[in-house]
Amino acid sequence: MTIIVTGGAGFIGSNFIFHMLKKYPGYRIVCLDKLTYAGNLSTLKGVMDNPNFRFVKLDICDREGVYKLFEEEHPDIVVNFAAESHVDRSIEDPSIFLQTNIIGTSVLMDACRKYGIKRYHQVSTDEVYGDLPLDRPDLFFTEETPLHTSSPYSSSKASADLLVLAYHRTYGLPVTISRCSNNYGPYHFPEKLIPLMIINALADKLLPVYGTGENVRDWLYVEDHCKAIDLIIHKGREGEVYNVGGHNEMRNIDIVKLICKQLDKPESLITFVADRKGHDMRYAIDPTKIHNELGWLPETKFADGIKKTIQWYLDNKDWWQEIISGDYQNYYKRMYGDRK
Ligand code: NAD
Ligand code: TDX
Repeated sequence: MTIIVTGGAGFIGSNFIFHMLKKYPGYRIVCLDKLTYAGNLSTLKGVMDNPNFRFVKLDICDREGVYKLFEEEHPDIVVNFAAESHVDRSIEDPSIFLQTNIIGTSVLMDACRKYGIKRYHQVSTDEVYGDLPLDRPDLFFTEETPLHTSSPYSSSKASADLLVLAYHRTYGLPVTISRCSNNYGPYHFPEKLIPLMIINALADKLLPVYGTGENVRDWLYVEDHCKAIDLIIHKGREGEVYNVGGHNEMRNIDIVKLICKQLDKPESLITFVADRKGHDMRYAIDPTKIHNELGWLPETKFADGIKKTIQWYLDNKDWWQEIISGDYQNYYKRMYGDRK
């Protein structure tokens, strides 16, 4: 079995590679990654010498390069994690999101059609459903919830999902899609809420909470997401969408206060800044389908997962210090410099 994992030098893709290499010693895993600002080879250093692993630096939009890799590797399965993934960056400049997230997806699927494949899996997001109101805790996203996007990021992911389903219906491509809620855990890039707050708190820097901090996200430990994808690519039904989430809704402000408490830092570091444009209020996944069909259930409770995650950032300062010492500083100034 050969699996091409795109975007495997990023947060979730790398965790997926670790999970697969450990669980399936007979599988060959080929990581295809462009190494954008969000991709880090140092993340993969523990598997680089594994004879069942190959890393290829490549853009999923590079049709010639992608076709050549398929000719070399004859993959059985492709799992597409490669994407521009940060909502704030998509608000700054949507263009690369359209290129990678939509065009890149179509190039990968064209290669799958040309060379044949057992399964193409698209890693999508709950953000394609838009948001839910705070005063309707009874509402959840199901696979039937209409796509209703807010940001250029989520619109590009929804466009890709529609293309994936179109390739299934039109060409019979054996596809599956997973739509997961917010992940957290090791190797999460420091631009995202949880790692940003941990790293800022450790340096006694201000903790910038957008708007009132009442927005709700549904957090899932990254390993649980990886296990869900593992199940879907092996047992999921072709042409189907599976929502992934653990019923763990939390307000941003409560997450940030919890991080302060765990790190023994004062809540006075918290500062409310200008809201994100078009900021989604609440995400909440109904995971009944993946539970009933594939037996998936989340294993890590948030209280344990957040402790493990904070400990990981304490134990792996080299990993994130290298990242925040580079171009990240310019990003931070642009995004937070005079955000009042
Ligand atoms: P990430 O930003 O940490 O990693 C993305 C990876 O893709 C990086 O290694 C980057 O170098 C690579 N990449 C970007 N453009 C590429 C291109 N053109 N060609 C090849 N490689 C390219 O993202 P993440 O948080 O790990 O998210 C992975 C996937 O999961 C994304 O598709 C995202 O939409 C989805 N998702 C993320 C979350 C979350 O909470 N992080 C939740 C649900 C779904
Ligand atoms: O500095 C911050 N302050 C703040 O209040 C940052 C970076 C974020 N926030 C808020 C915005 C959101 O309500 O925290 C919440 C989480 O923000 P992000 O970490 O940027 O995640 P989100 O926008 O929810 O999107 C994430 O989950 C769905 C991933 O980045 C996406 O790739 C995934 O599809």
